[in-house]
Amino acid sequence: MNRAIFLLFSIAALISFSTTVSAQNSCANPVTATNAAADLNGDGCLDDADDELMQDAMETGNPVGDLNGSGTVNVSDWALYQQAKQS
Ligand SMILES: [Ca+2]
Repeated sequence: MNRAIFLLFSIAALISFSTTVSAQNSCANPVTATNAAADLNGDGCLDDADDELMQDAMETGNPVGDLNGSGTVNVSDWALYQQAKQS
């Protein structure tokens, strides 16, 4: 009985690991040391989700977009975001 449970956990761990690896491999624009500021959702990938978060922050003031730490989200943060994305 314990052996069956161990096998089930092992299979679940393998499936989880392979899912994680394939998710990392599917990132077309992975975060680097110079563009990390633009990874607003912290998933290790620069993509449309980050663009949407930044656009939302510009409209709502969501502090996730306050890249210069000024306490507000404005065109200066937008410029920093674009700069980080392209670096
Ligand atoms: Ca991201």
